[in-house]
Amino acid sequence: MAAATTSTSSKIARYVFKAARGRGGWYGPHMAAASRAIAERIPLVDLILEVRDATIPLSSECEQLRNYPPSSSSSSSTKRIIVLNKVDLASRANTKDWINYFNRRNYISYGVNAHNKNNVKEFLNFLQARVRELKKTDHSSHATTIMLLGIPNVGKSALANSLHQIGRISAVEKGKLKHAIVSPYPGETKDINSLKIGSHPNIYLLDTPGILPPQILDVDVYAKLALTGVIRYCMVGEKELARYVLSVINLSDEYEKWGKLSTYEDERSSLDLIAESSSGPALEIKQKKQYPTDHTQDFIVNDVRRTLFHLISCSVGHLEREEDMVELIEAQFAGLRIAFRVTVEGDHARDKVAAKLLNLYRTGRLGHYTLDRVPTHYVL
Ligand SMILES: Nc1nc2c(ncn2[C@@H]2O[C@H](COP(=O)(O)OP(=O)(O)O)[C@@H](O)[C@H]2O)c(=O)[nH]1
Ligand SMILES: [Mg+2]
Repeated sequence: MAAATTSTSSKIARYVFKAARGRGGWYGPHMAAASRAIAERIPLVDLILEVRDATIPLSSECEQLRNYPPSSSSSSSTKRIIVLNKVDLASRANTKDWINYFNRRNYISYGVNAHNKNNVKEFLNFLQARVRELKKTDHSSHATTIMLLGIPNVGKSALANSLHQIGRISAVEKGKLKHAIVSPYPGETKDINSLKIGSHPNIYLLDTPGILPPQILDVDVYAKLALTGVIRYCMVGEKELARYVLSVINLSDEYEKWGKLSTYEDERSSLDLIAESSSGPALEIKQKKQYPTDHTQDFIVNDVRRTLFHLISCSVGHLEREEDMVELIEAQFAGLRIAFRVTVEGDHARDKVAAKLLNLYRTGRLGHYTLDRVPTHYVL
C-alpha cells in the first residue's frame, strides 16, 4: 500500500511553502472568536470527538486539544475520541496502524467515512455505547452533549449531518432534519450548531467551525494541509502542489496497479464492436464518452494512470535525489497534458494540468494514500 511521504517529498514540499501567498491568511477575528467559544464549551460537554483527516492523522491534529488528557485518563472530566474521517481516501493498512498507535497511547480512536451510511450507523452505535457507559457513572438525567472539533475541511459537518440523519431515522422521529453546510472549501461553518443524533437517552451533537493556529511553520505539515484542502487552494500555488502530489505518487507503490490497464485505443475499439452489434445502451455509453474536457471521465482517468505508470516505470533516476525526482515530474507534466487533452500552450497548460491532477487526487481517483507515517516502533 501507499507509503508515507519521504525526504524527497519534503524537499518538493518546500516549494509549496515558498509559493504560498499569505502564510497565515486563514486566521482572522472570526477564527479567533470561534476558538474562544469552543474553549469555553469544552468543559461543559460530555464527549469530544476530535475529527482528523485519515490521510494525515498527525498533521490534522487540532492544536487546541494537544494537551488535553487521553480518553481513558481518570483525570479527564470530559472524554475525547479521535475520529479518523475520510478513511475511503486513506491507505487501509495505514489507518489500522494509526488506530493501533492511538489506542496504545490511551486515546480511543475510530475510523469512519462520513459519506457511507453503514459506516456512520456503526459509528453511531459505538457512540451510543460510550454514552451509556458515561451514564453509568454520571446518574444525571441531562441530555448528553457531544462536540465535534477539529481543523477545517476534515468533514465535521458531513459527519454531523450523517449522524443526525441516521440518528433521527432510527428513532423514528418526525420533524424537519437540520442541515449543516458541507463544502469542499474550508471555513464554511461559521457558528456552533446543535443537531440531535439520539433519543432515549437524548444525545445532541455540536458542529463547530474549524480552527487552525495563526501560523504553520512546518513545511511538510503546510504542504499536507494544503493538499487536503484544509488551507484554501487560492492561498497556495496549484502547480507546486501538483508537483508535490506527483512526488507522493512516484514514491508510493499505488501506481503499480495501473500497469495492467488496457489502452484507450483498445477501449475505443471494443466499444465500437459492441456498438456495431447492438443498439441502445452501448451507443449511449459511446456518446457519453465524447467529452474530452471532462477529466473525471473513466477513459481520461485511465489515460492519466497509464501515463504515470509508464513514466515512473521507465524512469532510470534515483527518486531519493531531488534532481531526478524533478526531472521525472517535468516529464509527467508534459505527458499529463496529452492525457488530459489540454490544448492550450505554455504556463496556462501547466495550470490546467495541475488543477485537474489535484482534483483527481483529492477525490481518490489516483489511489489511497496516508501521508503521515506512524512512528516505526509503534507499528504492530
Ligand atoms: N471522500 C470523503 N470526503 C468527505 C468525507 N467527509 C467529508 N468529505 C468532504 O470533505 C469536504 C469538507 O467537508 P465538511 O463537512 O464541510 O468539513 P468541515 O469543514 O470539517 O465541516 C466536503 O467536500 C465533503 O464532501 C469522507 O468521509 N470521505
Ligand atoms: Mg463545517
